[in-house]
Amino acid sequence: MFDAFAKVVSQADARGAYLTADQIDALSAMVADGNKRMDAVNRITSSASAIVASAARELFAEQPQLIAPGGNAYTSRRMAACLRDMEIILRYVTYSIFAGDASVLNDRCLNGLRETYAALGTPGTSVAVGVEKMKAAAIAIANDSAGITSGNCSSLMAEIGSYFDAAVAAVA
Ligand code: PEB
Repeated sequence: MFDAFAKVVSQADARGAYLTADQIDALSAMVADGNKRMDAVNRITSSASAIVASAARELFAEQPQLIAPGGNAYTSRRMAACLRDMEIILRYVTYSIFAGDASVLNDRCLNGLRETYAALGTPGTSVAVGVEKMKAAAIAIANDSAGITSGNCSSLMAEIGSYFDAAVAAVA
């Protein structure tokens, strides 16, 4: 598991090289913008259950077969497993935003997830739709300019989006 700093150090060490000026500049910019990152993590974390609930509601509205008898989220046990899975994915996304690196998400959550869903008979494409909806909800909350010092958060929002995209690609 890497954060953005450890990742750069590891890559430099693999080449036996010193850190480059570009690498130092990129990490320096990340530190300078650190408050935006912490605010985004804080906002998404404190709204996590609302993000999961709204994404799940939209998913089941679009794909009602999931909650109909015989569906993959039918029975409260499967519904609970489904909401829990969405929550797990969102939690690892918040770790990656905090760390500025996708490795924690990839290594501890997404690795093997496609095979797990295939073995369970759970439709990965439906999980992917749920993750897309969490992405929209999370970015709307993190990028809300109300009640916060205004600034340019476009690259941070793109980075946040990329972690959700990785989760979508891992299960779709
Ligand atoms: C992944 N999900 C399920 C299981 C596992 C995971 C390992 C089997 C064990 C169990 O039931 O608890 N666990 C989960 C995860 C990590 C982990 C992400 C990462 C570290 O350790 N059903 C739907 C939707 C979707 C869904 C499409 C969006 O209709 C999910 C939610 N996951 C779902 C369901 C089950 C499950 C298990 C319904 C139960 C399947 C079953 O028992 O029939």
